[in-house]
Amino acid sequence: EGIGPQEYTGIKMEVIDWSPAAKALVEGKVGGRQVFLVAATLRPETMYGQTNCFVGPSIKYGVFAINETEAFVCTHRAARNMAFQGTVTPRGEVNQLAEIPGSAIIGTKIKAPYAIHPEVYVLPMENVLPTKGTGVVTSVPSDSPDDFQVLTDLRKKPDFYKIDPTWASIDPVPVISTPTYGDMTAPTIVKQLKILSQKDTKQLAEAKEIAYKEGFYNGTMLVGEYKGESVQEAKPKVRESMIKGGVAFAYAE
Ligand code: A2H
Repeated sequence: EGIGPQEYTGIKMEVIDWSPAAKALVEGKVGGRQVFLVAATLRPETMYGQTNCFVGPSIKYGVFAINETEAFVCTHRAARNMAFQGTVTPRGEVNQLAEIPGSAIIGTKIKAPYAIHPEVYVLPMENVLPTKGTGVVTSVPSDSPDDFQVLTDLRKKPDFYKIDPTWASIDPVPVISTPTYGDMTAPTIVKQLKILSQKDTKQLAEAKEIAYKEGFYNGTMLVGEYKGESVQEAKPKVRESMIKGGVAFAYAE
């Protein structure tokens, strides 16, 4: 991370069906608002390949009123940051409508904007940092080594992670091609580095670095409105298009 703020894209993932545990905590508290899980990403151009979403099971989340009609699920810290970035009306207000532990959100069904599979489930990721972004991570296993490895671990041991295997049933989707790693950049690098689980944090950090550089400098879009364009060209266009369409917003910290 360099000097100055990190510019994320906040992705709005509308709740379609709460898990029973979340429903019990949220029902009757949102004043008829549409509720969204919001994920902070540095790679908006990969959103076509979302297969699920991650929350930290031991992180505390809130449902925050963003205005009269919408509410966001994120950490309190992120809600406070958003309140001063033009996202929240009235400006500066942190209005928490409900509190939910990450563990209760797992199994919730949400909309994944721009994704080829438009409905996905929320799954647990142990390494989600409560101090970064919104605490919600949208999962693109084709291009994110972390996402790929966690999804692989969950599929191997659904009972251990207390998930319904159908929540993790969407396969990685090819969305970007790179000359060195083909159309499955993250899975290919994870295999080459012989990474076996999400506990291999050192190798995963290396994989993340390689995948990020390769995708950004050498990637070509395989899908979407900017198919055939380089990732460098497409990235700001996808971001703008999502923001204009009301499914994303600028988020900095
Ligand atoms: B990225 P940086 Cl396809 N804890 O989005 C852990 N990871 C978090 C997080 C948190 N609280 N909040 C966001 N992130 C992830 C897509 C993606 C991402 C791809 C490839 C690489 C990649 C899909 N997941 O990130 O530390 C989010 O995952 C690698 C850099 O601020 C976000 O972008 O540099 C990225 O980490 C932000 O990481």
